[in-house]
Amino acid sequence: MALLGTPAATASAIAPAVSAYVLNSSFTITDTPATRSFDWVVAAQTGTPDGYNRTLITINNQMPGPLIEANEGDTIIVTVRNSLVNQTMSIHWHGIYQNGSAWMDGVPGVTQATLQCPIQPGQTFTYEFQVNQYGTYWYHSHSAVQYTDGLLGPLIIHSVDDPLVRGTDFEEERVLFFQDWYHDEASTIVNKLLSVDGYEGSAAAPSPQSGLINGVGVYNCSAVTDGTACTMMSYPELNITPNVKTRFRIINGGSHAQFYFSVDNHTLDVVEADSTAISGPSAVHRVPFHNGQRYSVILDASVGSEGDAYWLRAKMNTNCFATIDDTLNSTVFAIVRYGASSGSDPTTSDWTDVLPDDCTDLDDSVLIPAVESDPPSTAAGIAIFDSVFGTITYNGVSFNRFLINETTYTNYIYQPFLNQVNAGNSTLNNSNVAWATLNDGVYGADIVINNLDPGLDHPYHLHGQDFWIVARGDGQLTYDAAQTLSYNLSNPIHRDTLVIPARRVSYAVLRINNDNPGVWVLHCHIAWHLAEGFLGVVVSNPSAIGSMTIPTAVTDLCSERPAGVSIYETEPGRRRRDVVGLVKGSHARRGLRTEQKRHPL
Ligand SMILES: [Cu+2]
Repeated sequence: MALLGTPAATASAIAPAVSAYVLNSSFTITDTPATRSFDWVVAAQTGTPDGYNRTLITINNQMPGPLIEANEGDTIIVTVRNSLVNQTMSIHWHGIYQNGSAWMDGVPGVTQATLQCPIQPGQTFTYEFQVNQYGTYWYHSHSAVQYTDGLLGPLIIHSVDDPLVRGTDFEEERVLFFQDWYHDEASTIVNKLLSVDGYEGSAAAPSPQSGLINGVGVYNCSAVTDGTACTMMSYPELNITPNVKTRFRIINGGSHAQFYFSVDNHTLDVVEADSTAISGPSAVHRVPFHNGQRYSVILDASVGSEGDAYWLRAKMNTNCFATIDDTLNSTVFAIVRYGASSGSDPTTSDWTDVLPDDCTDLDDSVLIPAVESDPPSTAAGIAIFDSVFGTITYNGVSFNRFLINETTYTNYIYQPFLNQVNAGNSTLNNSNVAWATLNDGVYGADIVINNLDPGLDHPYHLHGQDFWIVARGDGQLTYDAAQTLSYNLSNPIHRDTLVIPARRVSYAVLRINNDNPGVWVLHCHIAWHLAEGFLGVVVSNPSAIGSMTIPTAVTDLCSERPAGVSIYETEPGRRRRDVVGLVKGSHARRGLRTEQKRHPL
């Protein structure tokens, strides 16, 4: 991926103030479907989100991008113009099922289009899909590691069926969008990361320099030694009203860090996990949320009175970092103030609960769906994905990569899988991607994930559907063992992103309906791990995919591959454009255990 280049305009990107994502109580929640249209221009601009001046990506001059708000049943139409000079792009709608519109999932090389995937510089493309679900979602680029540079934003879907009701469960509502933030462009980092030498000498996911809440962070400018312009930023402020409950919809749009959300002196009631309304847990001090995950928490605003101020914190769990940047302040701060601003900073203290030494989810058993929903009682289909950090050998040189079922993902962005399956070829190339087919007519299927990295936690995200978490355990779950395992089928949590932790080799079993035809990716949402090949594919209902009629508007978008660009173009990076002799699998894995130390990545 090329660098973003020199922005044409020198104006700073306009990062939204924290108030920009306050949901308007006048938004009408209805079951009468509407069409909601948006026009976006995606561009490179300079900005100072945490004070440090750099080139980043904006949508309509914002970073993060505009809030999309809709009702269940609405059709969302987003016309995107790619005004980046050097980079193709895409938008994925994280958590949206795309049932009946699989080609709008926005993953180049998988589902973006049928012929040539990404949106070229200067091109315009219109995403259009109906949303038959509700909750807290977000959108982001799925091209290379582009979202790390700022191509992302929140997506909220309301519903008359949502058990969480404004005016009953809470009075005010805000989106709090978190990112970890890097001073190098993502393409700079990833190009080095994928090289033999790595980024700063390592293949490990790098440390960010700071973190952002709604596009604002505070970096210590005195730490800048390279002459880059830097402005000391002010802490963002959220004004609340005594005794008025606020729902915070917190989104981890980051690329590496798991955050722990808290507000000093205020306990939190957790009422939504990803997009699933839940009852409990209540009165918690901190809520951990990893890349791609969302929670809603309700703040009991009876603690303070007019004029009081408290720190809101999102602490990165740096125990899961291989390295920590010397200049990183790993806590993102904002001020929660009762009433109007007075200018003074809070003097409150953090909860004393220490962060765990690994990155885990809130316990599944306390995330109880408020609308009871049992998974299919049996799983006729099963897909097993074993993920592990290892090495591949190319032309006699070894590179660190992630492997799923002994294959590191190679993304041929001009050869999308959906097109291949749509054309009747449901056998994908094992050398390029780990894949599994869940056949038509099979209602109820399990996806088994074995995290074989005892030192590495990963937030796994599945496209195309929620999954019920029906089992977790230690060790590696085999096909045979899965047959006799006891599963939790009584209203288990269902969501779209889960962390499989790093204490030891462990597994999770995700049950899906398997009723949404498409080629759906399963990947680690640590952007750096994804770039290192951490992606597998589920081909769901291949016969139905073969019968799909993909709109010509989609195929037309990509009818011209730029001159000089090979059909074998890959991203991120071009090293493996013509891969031959890739040595994968057990050869690479044998030496791994001894190389691995705790949290090497
Ligand atoms: Cu990972």
